[in-house]
Amino acid sequence: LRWLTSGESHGKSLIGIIEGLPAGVELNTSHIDKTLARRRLGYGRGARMKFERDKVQLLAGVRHGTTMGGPLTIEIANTEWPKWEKVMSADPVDPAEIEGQARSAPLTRPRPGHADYPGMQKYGFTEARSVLERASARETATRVALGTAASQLLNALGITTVSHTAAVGAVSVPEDSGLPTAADVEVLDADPLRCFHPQTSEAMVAEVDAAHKAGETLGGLVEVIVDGVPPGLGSYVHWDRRLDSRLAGALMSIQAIKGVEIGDGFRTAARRGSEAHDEIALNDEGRVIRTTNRAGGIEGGMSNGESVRVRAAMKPIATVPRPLRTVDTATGEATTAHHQRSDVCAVPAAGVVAEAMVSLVIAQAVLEKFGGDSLAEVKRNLASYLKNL
Ligand code: EPS
Repeated sequence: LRWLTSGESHGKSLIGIIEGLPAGVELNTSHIDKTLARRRLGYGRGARMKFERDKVQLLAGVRHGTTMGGPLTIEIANTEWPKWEKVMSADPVDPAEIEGQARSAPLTRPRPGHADYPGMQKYGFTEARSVLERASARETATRVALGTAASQLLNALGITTVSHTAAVGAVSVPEDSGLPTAADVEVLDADPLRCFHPQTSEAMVAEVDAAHKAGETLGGLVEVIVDGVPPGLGSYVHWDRRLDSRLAGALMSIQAIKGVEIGDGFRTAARRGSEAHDEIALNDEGRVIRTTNRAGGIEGGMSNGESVRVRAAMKPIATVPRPLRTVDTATGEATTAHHQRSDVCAVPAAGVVAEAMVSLVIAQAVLEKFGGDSLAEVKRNLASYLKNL
């Protein structure tokens, strides 16, 4: 399974292509609409989330709501495009047509923490427009669309995914609070911060309000949990086949993510060995189980049959209304970073994006192990493996 995304934040549309999905997976536009709507949720998002719509078209690979086995092409049109048609035109435009427009003003005051400045240096741009257009987290809409296709495959195999917000700024859910399952998705989506702990959610809302008032932005922690993962996805035999390394890379590739934790990760580092691992025991039916799941369902780079659990740490958005110090790259003078509008907090959306990336990686690992050209074949391969365990 492989996938690519293309498109700019204020371009005509975003495109996602995914290749390697078997035939026979149920997928239609409304599945994608639904997950894209979930990505737009969350207390603390900016103005653009309110007026822009994600207009989805399944351009190839699906017929009458079922995948055909060929590459899938998903287009998400930017409804903001008419305002940007000239400034972001692929073909040359007469400079007089865009001169004086705020949208075409050179962005020479790079934001600390953003791709702006290293991007300008790397690609040889004299201002940041061409950097931020592609670096923008608008691109995550495509990942969510592609992740929907992956999760449709996983769901058909009894593998389900859920994400929740574990922290916003310094406000975290208590260490011992219960974990959600896929059955809780509606409850989570109805919560302003997609937090599974109501009291903490209230404190998170207050934290977002306080940050907003202070001209600040906030990061946080999201957690993704995958239930129903068969043992043996990924492998210990080589570094790039390890499931944990692949999940970490996928999560780290999401804009603004600065840390990834598998299971209890960093918390486990502080424990003694006897408190760090998950003991193996027999349950009442004689089935081998783990008494805990600190490893996050992965041992030796392989899924072990427990729920896969991963966390990602998001930094505060770099477009800070109370701007940070920077240097104007046109004049060389000290100034403050550019800012037009921004989200105060996009952590709830990051959870939905993380879910998509995890679904893509798990689907890829499933197809490596149980690969088939049709869903029925994948199902047979999985069933036969499980029967022989
Ligand atoms: C983003 C900045 C904002 C967000 C955008 C991501 O856009 P703008 O700078 O145009 O206000 O709204 O996110 C989306 C449009 C989206 O669909 O998530 C950024 O700089 O990453």
